[in-house]
Amino acid sequence: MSYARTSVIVRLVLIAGSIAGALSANQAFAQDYHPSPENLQARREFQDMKFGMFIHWGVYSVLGDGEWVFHERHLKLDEYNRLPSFFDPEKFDATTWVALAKAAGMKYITITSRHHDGFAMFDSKISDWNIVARTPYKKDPLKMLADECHRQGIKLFFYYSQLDWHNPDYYPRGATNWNNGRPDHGDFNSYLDNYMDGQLRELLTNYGPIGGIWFDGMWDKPTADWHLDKTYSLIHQLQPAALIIPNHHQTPRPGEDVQTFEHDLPGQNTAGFNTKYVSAELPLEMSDTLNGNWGFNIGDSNYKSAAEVERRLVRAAGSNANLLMNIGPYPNGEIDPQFVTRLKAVGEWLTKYGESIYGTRGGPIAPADWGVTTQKENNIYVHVLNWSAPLLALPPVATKIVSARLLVGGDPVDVTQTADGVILKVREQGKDETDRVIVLTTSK
Ligand code: JFZ
Repeated sequence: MSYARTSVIVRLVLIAGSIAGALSANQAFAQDYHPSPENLQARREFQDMKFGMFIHWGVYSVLGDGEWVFHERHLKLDEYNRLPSFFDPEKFDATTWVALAKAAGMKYITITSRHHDGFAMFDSKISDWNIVARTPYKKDPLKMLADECHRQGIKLFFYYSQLDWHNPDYYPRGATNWNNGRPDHGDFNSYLDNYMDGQLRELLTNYGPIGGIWFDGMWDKPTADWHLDKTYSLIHQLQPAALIIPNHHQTPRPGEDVQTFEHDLPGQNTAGFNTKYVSAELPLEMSDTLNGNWGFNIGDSNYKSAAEVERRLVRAAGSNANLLMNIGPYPNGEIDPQFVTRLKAVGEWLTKYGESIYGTRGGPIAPADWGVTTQKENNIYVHVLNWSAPLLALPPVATKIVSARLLVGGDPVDVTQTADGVILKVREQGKDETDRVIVLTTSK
């Protein structure tokens, strides 16, 4: 991580305390927000999906230096404005992208409709700072993706950055400010009510039923009034089932439908900017990168193995969370073959292990070093991720275990249940075995 970004994070952590105070003012509204039945149903479906594909793709992809390149190189507006004319993704094929997500066992896609550079990757009438007006490609890839997702039965979510490094009305500017040639005045209320809400209205109107909006960037101006009630009401009114997923790293506010964690399991904070608070009520999600970057970075070959992705997916499910795994496609619309191989391998693994992931909730036993549990109906799935002794001693579970068997192959597993706990005999780890899943069927 570059110095510039690290210093931003340090500053953000310092001001996090002041946000906590502002939050309590919102608590009164909390009692007034009653999610619609469609929304509650969508939340359950979201939890059932468990595995999604995150896609960071924009004009920044051309430079192969991540999605923060505008900021990191402190480019001027005039300079960054040249980029769209080089963005011509002639290899982009929505069918291929959606088919890859499906082959990976992913049930939803969350794609950057616009990132912090403010560039709309869709046909927006609100401003010409968009892919149709400014690039030689002239088409709307999000429309093609939405149509294809509907055809192939994948839910589509739009990432939307509230932070904007391009629009002059994003003023006063925030923690990531640098002098890129914008005037020192602007109308933030107009930015929110006309520009942002206008684009959100387009996204929730022109693309059929969408899964929801994944917000990011509020952390740039933590004490600003973001008109959240207005924006959230607009979304829920246009599509009641659309979920609002904010990446603000704070305690969820009224109107928000999912709590998402960046790079960390719920409750963990290795990244330094996640909150320890974990909602007991909202669906949970964890986002992560398949290499070390969100947007395409040509110098990043630090790919996670398929087994590592599987372990993260299992750990997320054991913490009652979804895993949103990111890829940054090339500017020409192709997906790095290294991503493709790994995702397909995870998909193959899921054809065997999916029963213990999809549709489950976090299990009755707390996640630990040895592994995690998930549960569905009267089954508890014990996921052994770290093998040590042949006997695995677990804390007591409230229900009576009537049988124990391996998920794959179905062989019976020796189990002893007493008031003190559950003991399982775990045979030694097989070659390339990532996760030993033992299905405990209970009498409940
Ligand atoms: C944000 C974006 O900045 C990033 O480009 C990517 O889209 C990711 C999914 O979300 O990352 C963040 C968000 C917040 C902080 C740091 C990085 N923060 O609060 O320090």
